[in-house]
Amino acid sequence: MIDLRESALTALKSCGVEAAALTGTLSVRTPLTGAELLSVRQTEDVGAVVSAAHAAYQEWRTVPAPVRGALVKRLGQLIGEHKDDLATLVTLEAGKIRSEALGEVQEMIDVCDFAVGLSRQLYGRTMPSERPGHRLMETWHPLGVVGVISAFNFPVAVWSWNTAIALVCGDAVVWKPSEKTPLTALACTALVDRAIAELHAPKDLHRTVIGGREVGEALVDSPLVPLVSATGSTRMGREVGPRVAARFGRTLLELGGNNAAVVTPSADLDLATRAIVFAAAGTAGQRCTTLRRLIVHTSVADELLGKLTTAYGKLPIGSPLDAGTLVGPLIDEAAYENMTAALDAARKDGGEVLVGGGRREIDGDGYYAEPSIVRMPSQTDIVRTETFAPILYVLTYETLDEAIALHNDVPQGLSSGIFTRDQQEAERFLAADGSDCGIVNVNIGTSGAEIGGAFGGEKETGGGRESGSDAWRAYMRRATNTVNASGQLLLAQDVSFL
Ligand code: UN1
Repeated sequence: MIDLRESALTALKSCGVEAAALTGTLSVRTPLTGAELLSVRQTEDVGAVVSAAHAAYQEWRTVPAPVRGALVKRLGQLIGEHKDDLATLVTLEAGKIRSEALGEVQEMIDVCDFAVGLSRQLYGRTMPSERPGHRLMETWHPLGVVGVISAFNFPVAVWSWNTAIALVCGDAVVWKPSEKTPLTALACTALVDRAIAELHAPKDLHRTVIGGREVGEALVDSPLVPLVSATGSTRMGREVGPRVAARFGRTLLELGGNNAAVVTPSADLDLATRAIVFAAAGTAGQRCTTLRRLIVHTSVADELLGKLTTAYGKLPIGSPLDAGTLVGPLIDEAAYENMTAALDAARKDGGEVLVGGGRREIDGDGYYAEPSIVRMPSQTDIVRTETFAPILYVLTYETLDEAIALHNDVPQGLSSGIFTRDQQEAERFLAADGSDCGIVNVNIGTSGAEIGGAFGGEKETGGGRESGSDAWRAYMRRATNTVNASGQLLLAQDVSFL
């Protein structure tokens, strides 16, 4: 039996976390057993941290972007060197199985690579001016301090998407990790600090603030934080959005998902089964991209459900430290209570629980839930609600129009997929009158996106885009420049004056 506390301490020390940070009043529990791992120091003066980061930004913004890229390159190397340590902490704090914990760290390395390339490609456009001897162009400048608020379920990857991009864009970062996962945050912070020291970048360029709601509020309300990038519940986003907007700050919100897949009669059902099980039961249903609704054509529903219930019956549920485990614990007791309440509500609405829903007593006070599949007569309120647990609601359809209408009839709009071998059906799902989500896949589940694409969703998901493609633009400010080299004053729109 490995000592979880010792294992966390070894990983933290190896990443360079100092002992002083590990004595404090915020208790950190592991979902594996429910036991306390360590306790950490909370941040008292968030305002002072933000001011220090702002001063660092003022220096950093004049450093050429490719030179800024060198810092992120070093950060990516350090994360690579500590891949095992970071994955261990992700497993201990968030309960992920080894392969998913390593996958999360790989996302960090990938986004650092992406950001390094980007540091030479922060392109502005040159537009044809209507006036002779004039140049019309745009320049992208650093924005300021970016406040990053992250959730327990991707305790490090989501931070890295924001931080790697913000740093090459010339911004400083103040990070407020989830209170449930401060250890992974301290480990990442120690690695960034090391990269900053080695590259002689301003020392307060990246700061981490630890604590509860008040700490997040201080970031949200600070006029020195022009962009708040927040990942979490829709409830949290509903508070953060208007507060930041009231001071004319920007937000980048990644909130709830209620992701669905449509399975059509031509689908490869074996491929669909594997994709669905990973997307719905993987990470114990605790990704914002987790598959929560299945919309199946009536002609293949029984066959697909047979395959899915068989696969669910064999899913190895257990400690993520055991090599064969595929489903680890929920984050805490409250998460299991939410799951049970959702299943009760679904039953009341006429749902039939085909499999799962119980708790397995695996280790101490860990909440190990059996992933569940529930056949629903219609898309009732509980189906339209995101419950952060492994529950897959199943609905059936007759026509693709009906499937798409059901698919879009939820308040959230993050990720979606269609399983089909019919190109017309696939194209319809991808089209303007198809899925209304930010992520729309064909023959792939809803979770497990690559970092190269822009990540985010519509409606109550919040509308933000992070990570790849041109998501970097949110982290910079655009200046439009007109330069007159004609020697004459020519007014636009042919206006005459003076
Ligand atoms: C999240 O759950 O907050 O696409 C992010 C995925 C991961 C990221 C999920 N790359 O599932």
